[in-house]
Amino acid sequence: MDKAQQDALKKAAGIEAAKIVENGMIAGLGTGSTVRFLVDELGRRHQEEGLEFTGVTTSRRTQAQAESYGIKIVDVDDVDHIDVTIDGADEVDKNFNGIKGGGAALLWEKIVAINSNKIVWIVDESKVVDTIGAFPLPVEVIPFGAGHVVSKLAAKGYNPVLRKDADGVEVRTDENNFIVDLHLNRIDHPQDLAEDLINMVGVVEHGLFLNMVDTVIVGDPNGPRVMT
Ligand code: ABF
Repeated sequence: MDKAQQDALKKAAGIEAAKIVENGMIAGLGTGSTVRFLVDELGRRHQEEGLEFTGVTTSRRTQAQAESYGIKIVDVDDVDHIDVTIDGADEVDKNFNGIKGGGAALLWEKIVAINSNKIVWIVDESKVVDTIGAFPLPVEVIPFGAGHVVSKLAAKGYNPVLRKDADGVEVRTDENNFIVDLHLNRIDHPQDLAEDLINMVGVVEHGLFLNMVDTVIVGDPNGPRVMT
């Protein structure tokens, strides 16, 4: 699938998901290129159809895009609940276990997600897999002592790589932390791995999103399909 085909599938999923947002809702808006299509459609509906809702953002870049359409964005602590959060994902299996964090936004995404009444993911069909793990698992790590965390992850056989940009500079999250990607190929026991990672001192959060998602909207060449 070339990029244009993949973008078309992402756009179809984003437009389909935008129908979920109704007037008066508080909607968590995720991060990533698929969500960009969602926010474009929500912006169009806001400007052309008068859709009024409150957005809760999961990254500064999504906030900027939403506000460019005049969509009201608030901090997660400014609301007592979130009606629905719509976000992307890097991989999702048939049990709705997923990997997120390719966009280095997993911590804020997970915080918004756990405070949401409903979670919807929007993906192109390439993200739906039998077993997660081919996508390197992002782990958010405090910079202080990160070298030791990477060594401990390597000793566990998790094949960690500290994420750096094209200039060789460590990628920083919105919380100014590092991202370490674990090259595991496949994850057969995600719950065990999640517990192992979250108990490591210096690890802030990981990109395993387990037992959280209610609906996955998949951009498919035959039209968006809804997995529940
Ligand atoms: C974000 O969506 C990230 O967690 C994930 O990496 C990304 C998927 O990106 P895209 O929609 O660009 O494929 O929530």
